Order: sequence, then structure tokens, then C-alpha cells
Amino acid sequence: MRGLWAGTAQWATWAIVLAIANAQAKSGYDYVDPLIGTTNGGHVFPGATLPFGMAKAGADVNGENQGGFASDNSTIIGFSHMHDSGTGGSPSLGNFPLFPFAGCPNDDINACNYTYWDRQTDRINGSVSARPGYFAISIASNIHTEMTVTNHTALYRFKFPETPSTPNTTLNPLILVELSDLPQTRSDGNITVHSPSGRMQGGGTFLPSFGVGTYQTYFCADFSGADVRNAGIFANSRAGTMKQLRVKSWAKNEHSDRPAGGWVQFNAPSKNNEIIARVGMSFVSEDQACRNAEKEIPDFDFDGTLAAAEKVWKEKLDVIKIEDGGVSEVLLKAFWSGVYRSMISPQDYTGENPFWNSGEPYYDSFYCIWDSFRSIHPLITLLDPHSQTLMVRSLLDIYRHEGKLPDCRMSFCKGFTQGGSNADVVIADAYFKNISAGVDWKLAYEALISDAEDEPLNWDIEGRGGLDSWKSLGYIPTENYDVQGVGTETRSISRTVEYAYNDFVIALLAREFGHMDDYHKYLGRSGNWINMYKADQNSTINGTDTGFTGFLQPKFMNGTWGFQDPIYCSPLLEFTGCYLNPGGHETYEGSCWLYTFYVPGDHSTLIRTLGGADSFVKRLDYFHESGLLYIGDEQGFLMVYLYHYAGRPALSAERAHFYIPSQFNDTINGIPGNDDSGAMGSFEALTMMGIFPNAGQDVYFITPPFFESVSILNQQTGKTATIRNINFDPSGKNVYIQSAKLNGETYTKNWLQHSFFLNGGTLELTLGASESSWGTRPQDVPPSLGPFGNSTVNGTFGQVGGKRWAVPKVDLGLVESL
Ligand SMILES: *C1O[C@H](CO)[C@@H](O)[C@H](O)[C@H]1NC(C)=O
Ligand SMILES: *[C@@H]1O[C@H](CO)[C@@H](O)[C@H](O)[C@H]1NC(C)=O
Ligand SMILES: *[C@@H]1O[C@H](CO)[C@@H](O)[C@H](O)[C@H]1NC(C)=O
Ligand SMILES: *[C@@H]1O[C@H](CO)[C@@H](O)[C@H](O)[C@H]1NC(C)=O
Ligand SMILES: *[C@@H]1O[C@H](CO)[C@@H](O)[C@H](O)[C@H]1NC(C)=O
Ligand SMILES: *[C@@H]1O[C@H](CO)[C@@H](O)[C@H](O)[C@H]1NC(C)=O
Ligand SMILES: *[C@@H]1O[C@H](CO)[C@@H](O)[C@H](O)[C@H]1NC(C)=O
Ligand SMILES: *[C@@H]1O[C@H](CO)[C@@H](O)[C@H](O)[C@H]1NC(C)=O
Ligand SMILES: *[C@@H]1O[C@H](CO)[C@@H](O)[C@H](O)[C@H]1NC(C)=O
Ligand SMILES: *[C@@H]1O[C@H](CO)[C@@H](O)[C@H](O)[C@H]1NC(C)=O
Ligand SMILES: *[C@@H]1O[C@H](CO)[C@@H](O)[C@H](O)[C@H]1NC(C)=O
Ligand SMILES: *[C@@H]1O[C@H](CO)[C@@H](O)[C@H](O)[C@H]1NC(C)=O
Repeated sequence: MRGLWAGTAQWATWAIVLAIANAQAKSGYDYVDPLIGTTNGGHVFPGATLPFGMAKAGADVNGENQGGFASDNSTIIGFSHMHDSGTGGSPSLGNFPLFPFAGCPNDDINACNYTYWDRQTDRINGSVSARPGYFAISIASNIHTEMTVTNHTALYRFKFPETPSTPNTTLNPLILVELSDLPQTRSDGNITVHSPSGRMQGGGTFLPSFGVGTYQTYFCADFSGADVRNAGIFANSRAGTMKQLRVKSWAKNEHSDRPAGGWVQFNAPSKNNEIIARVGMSFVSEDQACRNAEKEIPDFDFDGTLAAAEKVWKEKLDVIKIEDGGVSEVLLKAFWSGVYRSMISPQDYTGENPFWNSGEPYYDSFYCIWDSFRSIHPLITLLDPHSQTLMVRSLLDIYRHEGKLPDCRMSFCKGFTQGGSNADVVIADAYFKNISAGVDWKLAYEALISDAEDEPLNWDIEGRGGLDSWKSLGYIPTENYDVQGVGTETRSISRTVEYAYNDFVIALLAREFGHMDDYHKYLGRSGNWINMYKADQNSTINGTDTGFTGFLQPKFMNGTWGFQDPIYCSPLLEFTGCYLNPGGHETYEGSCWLYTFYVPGDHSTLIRTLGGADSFVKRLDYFHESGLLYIGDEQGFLMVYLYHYAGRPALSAERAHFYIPSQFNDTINGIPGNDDSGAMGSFEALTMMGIFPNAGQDVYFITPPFFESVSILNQQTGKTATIRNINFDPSGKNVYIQSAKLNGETYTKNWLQHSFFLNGGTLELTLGASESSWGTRPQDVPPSLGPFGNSTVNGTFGQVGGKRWAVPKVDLGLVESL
């Protein structure tokens, strides 16, 4: 069909008109399915939120409720107003859930159910409806609940049945709020119920879901649509008309799941059997929670609030335009949903910080940077550089007030560090991609040097451990002797490779800032990974030699090698053996096989170390094909693209098409691992646009987009960059680039720089059905420290064709109105 349209200018014009008409018919927004990843451990939050919004309204289940909801048969226990999405930790937030009843049987207030185990109610199958800014579900009591949000306020519309489903019950809706959170960690709490207004307000102290300390949060609930009949407090499973309650933990720092909260009962609603509940949230005070709600939703206008939320999302997604070229809806839905999920966290809590008021932005739920530095932040940088700027400034403000950059942070608490100090990479990535407005780079550099030089007392929650050994021995020894700080003494191999890459990006910034001594120092340390490379280590699977020799291995302080089976903690052997559990493993959530490939700053040296390009490619193929690689954890992402460094970009494209859609697709279990605040989504989005980044460097690997063309509007410059496939084949057979043109000029490098997106332009990729010589020469591969291939000549990172590249700095202030 398409062939008939090509050829004459007239038909071409019509094709454009049709393409535009099509684009208007269905926008990116229409393809987003927030329910993707809501079962089998995806832990995606599918409820209503604004981009990076604090209020995240959703239905909460009694089951796999890390993100509140799950697409299974679990019961509904409440509707709550803040969540985190995709956590690998325990359930997060979900404070102060509401729960509705159409009436209490026999008009007995105690015949309603108060505790979550008593009140849990089945969902009505097939009643869930979700789209950006909106979520709705019906439960077995025939109450239909819809929700939408503003930045700090959740808005619910409960529609009650004319006849309540319980016997001898008249329509007198009762809505309760419980002083609890999803993981049941409340230690103390207060609630005040106002009659006759029906306002309920209060606060509580809770535990973060993957960190240390406690946090306090506050709510303010108001209702509209029915007159208040009665109101009060409940405790345990009994309700009464007392109006105020203060619960305290029974012992210091003990939390309890002793149920307590408030309730309001109404006369029959005046219109449509509907009651609107508006719940303002704050981390500062009850008063501020009420003010947020009154300011953001003064009139309880559900439809107007929803329309505003939809508009914000449409605008957010609209910076990407695609011509889909006839690909399946599976790919369209996976793509747009991935883009969407990359923009729900971290959350903008500016103005809600109870600890300091610096005038700087405050973002929270960097959950965790170990997961997000690789692709979430690079994607936000492309699609929403202003938000990325605010996030970077927020990270630096956290450094200013808490003494270290976070590696993980949620609910104003320090979260657990999994490997290196990877905020260093976020900051370097931002620097090289023109994230500049209002960023204090002197402070940023100081923060990075602090990570590299000063070990904190507790390096489980910030910074790095083992720095004395790092500096003197050049690796993190297994069973390290560390007198500077305490932390979980495992993961010596994975911490070594991550610290090495963190030092690599510090070196790049040192050079930018003219600190040449630091540049040489950190460049030197960035090579430390090789100190754990045991050249004669073999790897067998069930006694059969894989044929590959040379792996990272544990090494003690005295230089003696330890042993960890190179496949240990891969899917093939003790897959779950390498978490933050104590002892017995020197890698984190992955095998020595995996971490031996993790040298993002110096792939050329890695390739030479592993025997040159051909054996590197063989090893990488084996890694992908043997079952050793799990793509559902973030370290797996870069592994898809390492072929680029060996001059085989075609193989990266093949792998990308293998994993999408077989592992990333449009089903409710359509992601292979927990989403970690959108990490899986950002991998899908960047991969399908054909521009996966090597985070921390000004490098995007070119692979053909999964669509006929992709355009991204840069909000800093107002320029549009388009990547267009020629000979595009929607069935995905022509995935091999034969030749490329950048703005009309032949382009042979297999990678792009961010200036393409800042300056705009067109990259045309001519595709074919088999691998070509495009992008395969040493001068075509992305920069590395060492030279490509063999050579003993020193490579110089960042020098391409003898000229060091520079990213033009653009003043964000000029174009913010875009
Ligand atoms: C390897 O070294 C030889 C001799 O120095 C040189 O001619 C050749 O271009 C090098 N190959 C690569 C891939 O750099
Ligand atoms: C719900 O339960 C039914 C019957 O027990 C089962 O067939 C179905 O697969 C379940 N659905 C989900 C999403 O778990
Ligand atoms: C029905 O409810 C009323 C109160 O509304 C109560 O007086 C009556 O006894 C109840 N009847 C039954 C059968 O429970
Ligand atoms: C309370 O829970 C019981 C047991 O599940 C249920 O039979 C009853 O209908 C519930 N009451 C209301 C008002 O929903
Ligand atoms: C939903 O369907 C499953 C079977 O598919 C069933 O087990 C479950 O009870 C249903 N839930 C409700 C609320 O009807
Ligand atoms: C919501 O917060 C975003 C920043 O996260 C801001 O740009 C936007 O203006 C806010 N919306 C309203 C209505 O205040
Ligand atoms: C509860 O109220 C008491 C007394 O006013 C106050 O000291 C405490 O901070 C409050 N706690 C919360 C979590 O609001
Ligand atoms: C490792 O493998 C190499 C090549 O397959 C073999 O020559 C060598 O003997 C093996 N070493 C051990 C310790 O098995
Ligand atoms: C290794 O052997 C065990 C026991 O026979 C088997 O269950 C497992 O699947 C094998 N693993 C691989 C990777 O072949
Ligand atoms: C080095 O230290 C390890 C761990 O303490 C020990 O097992 C090994 O025997 C030591 N090697 C030498 C040569 O002392
Ligand atoms: C979709 O992705 C999930 C998760 O990776 C996978 O288990 C499933 O097989 C995929 N479904 C299809 C139809 O490819
Ligand atoms: C090349 O590497 C050697 C050894 O690491 C070093 O001494 C020398 O200064 C380097 N040369 C340049 C030009 O960087």
C-alpha cells in the first residue's frame, strides 16, 4: 500500500496531510497504558499523578502493593494520595487512605468496617480504567471511585449505588480515613474531625520504605456533594463521636498497626449519588495541607481538575512526535507508556521541605539513583531539560544541607546505597548536556570530590566505603579493613567497577573545570577496575567450560585472589543471592560475568583485555544468548549497546529488537523487572527512539528507531531533531543501518552527541536487511580512554578527529516560555 503513495509530489503532499490527520486522530497520550507493569513484580503506580507530582492518587490493594495497586485479584483496602512507583523495596507511602461505604447496616455506625482487614473489598472485574491523570475502579459494594490530582492534592469522586449492597442499609455514605500507610509503619499520629463541616485533618510519623529514619506527613480532607450527618473517630474496630484523637507509639520508635482514624457520615448525596473528596497533602503541617487543597482545587471541580491534568500530560508528551510507519499497537503502547512512566518521579516537593528553606527546588524520591542514572535522568534531560535542571539543583542543595549527595532518597530520608556514588554520573551527564541554568558547578565539583575523597561514617546511606584501600591499593578488597566508616562489607567487585566509573566522570569534569591534577588523579583511579581482573579465571556452567577466560574476581587486601563463581547471581545460579544481604557475595544483583562488562569509561581497554573485538563480540553474544543476562535489572541496559564499541552497531540493533517486545510490551506484566521509578520505561523509550545514552558522557548510541521517524523538540533551544528511517519496515526486518546522513552530509560515526538535539537537524538512516560496514571502523566508534583495537598509544578521551568536543551552552532563561 505505501509504495503506491510514493513517487509523485502530489501524492507525497497527500501523504503528509494524511500523516498529520493521523497524528491528530491519536496522540501519544492515547497510547499510554498506566497499567503496564502492575503485576508480577513490576510495582508500577498506575494511579493519577501530574508529571513529577507529589500527589499520586491510587487504589491500594491488600497484596503486592509496593506501588499501591496490582492487576490481580487482591482486595481493595483504600484510596490514598501519595505513592512511589516501581520500587524494589517495601511498599512506599500510601498514607491516610480513604475508604467509602454506602451506609452502615441497621444504621449502626459500628456495622461499618474500620480495620483494613475487615473493610477489604473485592474489585469488580474489568472495572479499572486508567490514563495519565485519571484512575477509576468499582468495588463489590457497587461504589465506583474515580480520581485525579493537582500537584499536592488528590481529588476523588465516589459514586454510590442507589441501593446499598448490604441488607437493611439506607443510602447514608460513610467515608473513613485511617492514620496508616501501606507498610503499616505509623508510630504516632493525630486526627481532628470537624462537625458540621466534615473536614478531617491530621498527621503521622512513618518509616521510609528503603532507608533510615522517620518522616512526618499531614493531610486535610474535605467533602462536597452531601450534608454531614455525623462524624467521629474510630479506634481498632469501633467507632464513636469523639472528635479528636492522638495516638502514640507504645514504646519509643515502635510502630504499630493499631487501627485509628476518623469518619464522616453523610445524608444521601444531593446529585447523582456522588460525593467529592478533596485531600490536600503536606510534609510541613496540617495547615499547609489544607492551604494546598484550598488553593489548588477551590471549587471541588472534578471534571475541570481532570481536564487540566490531561492537558499537562498531553503537553509533556507532545515534545516527541513519531511517524509510526504502520508498526503494531504493541510497540506504540509500550513506547508511550515508557515515556510516561519516566516522568512521574522524582517528585517535586518544593515548598514542602520541613528541614530547610533555601529558595532552591526540592525533589524527593530519587528512588534510587543506582537505577535512574543510566536512562531516566538522560531521558528527562532530552524531554524536559527544565525539570532535570531543577533536579540537579535539588541534589546539590541536599549536598549543601546534608553533607553528601544522596544515592537513594525517599520521604526526606536517606535511602540505601547499592554500589557507587552514582549521583556523580547524573551531575556529569547534566553538565555535558547543557543543563546549566542556576546550577552552581563549583558546588557540584566539591560534592563529587567529597564522594571520591571523604568516606562518611555510614556509607550504607551515602558516599563510598573503603576509600583508604581504594586510594592505596587501587581496588575495594574483599574482607576489607576499614577504620573510617561502617557499611555492608560485600560487593567488592561491583563497588570497584562503579567507583571506577564515578572517578572517570569526575575526571571528565575536572578537565572541564581546569583542575588538571585532579584530572590525572581520577583518570588514574578510573582504571582501577582492572585490578580485580583475573586473567586466567575460567567459567563453567554445570561442569561444562563456557570457553571464556578472564573475569573480575574477589581479591583480598594482601593481593591474594578469592573466588566467586562467575555465573553466581546470574539467572543460572543463585539468582537472588546478591542483594544487600550480608556476606557471601562480591557483586550486587548480578554476576561477575555482568560486571566484567561494566567499564563505561574505557570500553576499548576492556575490549583489548578480553582479547580484541572479535572475542569481545563472541563473549557478549554468549552473555545475551546463554541466559546469563537478566534485562530486568538496570545494569543490563548498557549491555545491549556494547557492540557499538567493537564496531558492530548492527548487533546492538538486533539485541534491541530481541528484548522489545519480547520482554517489554503492552501487557499488564509487560516489563521484566520492577520499574524503579520508570527505569524500565526509560530503557524502552530511549531504545525505541534509537538513541540509548552512555550516561555521564556526551554519547548516544545510534540504532534505527522502531518507528519510521522520531522527532524531539528541545525545550531549551526550540529546535527539533528528527531521526528518519529510509526503507523502514514495520515488521522489524530492516534493522541494519546501511548508511547515514546528518543534515545531508554522510555520517559514519555510530554515535551522536547532545548538540544534535540542541541544534536540531535531521539524521537519515538508510536501512537494509543485513549488517553493513556502516559505523564499523575504529574512527566510527564512541570515544574511549584507550584506543580502539590494539595499539599502545595513549588514547585521549573526548578527542575526536583531534578536536575536543564542546557542548554549546544555551541560557535556559531565554526559552523557558516555550
Ligand atoms: C593496530 O595496530 C596497527 C599497527 O600499529 C595499525 O596499523 C592498526 O591500524 C591498528 N588497528 C586498530 C584497529 O587500531
Ligand atoms: C484471578 O483469579 C482467577 C481464579 O482464581 C484466575 O483464573 C485469574 O488468573 C486470576 N487473575 C489474576 C490477574 O491473577
Ligand atoms: C433495620 O434497620 C433499622 C434501623 O435503621 C432497625 O431498626 C431494624 O431493626 C433493622 N432490621 C433488621 C431486620 O435488622
Ligand atoms: C463488613 O464486612 C463483612 C465481612 O466481610 C461484610 O459481610 C459486610 O458486608 C461488611 N459491611 C459493609 C458495610 O460493607
Ligand atoms: C474476578 O474474577 C475471578 C475469576 O476470573 C474471580 O475469582 C473473582 O472472584 C472475581 N472478582 C469479583 C469481585 O467478582
Ligand atoms: C505543578 O508543579 C510543576 C512543577 O513540578 C509546575 O511547573 C506547575 O506549574 C505546577 N502546577 C500548578 C498548577 O501549580
Ligand atoms: C501530634 O500532636 C502533638 C501534640 O500537638 C504534637 O506534638 C505531635 O508532633 C503531633 N504529631 C504528628 C505526627 O502530627
Ligand atoms: C581455562 O581454560 C583454558 C582454555 O579453555 C584452559 O587451557 C585452562 O586449562 C583452563 N584453566 C583451568 C584452571 O581450568
Ligand atoms: C544445571 O544442572 C541442574 C541440575 O541438573 C539443572 O537444574 C540446571 O538447569 C542446569 N543449569 C544450566 C544452566 O544448564
Ligand atoms: C591473604 O588473605 C586471605 C584472606 O585473609 C587469606 O586467606 C590468604 O591466605 C592470604 N594470603 C597470603 C599469601 O597470605
Ligand atoms: C511481555 O513482557 C513480559 C515481561 O517481560 C513477558 O513475560 C511476556 O512474555 C511478554 N509478552 C509477550 C506477548 O511478548
Ligand atoms: C601515556 O601513558 C603513560 C603511561 O601510563 C604516561 O606516563 C604518559 O604520560 C601518557 N602520555 C600522554 C601523552 O598522556
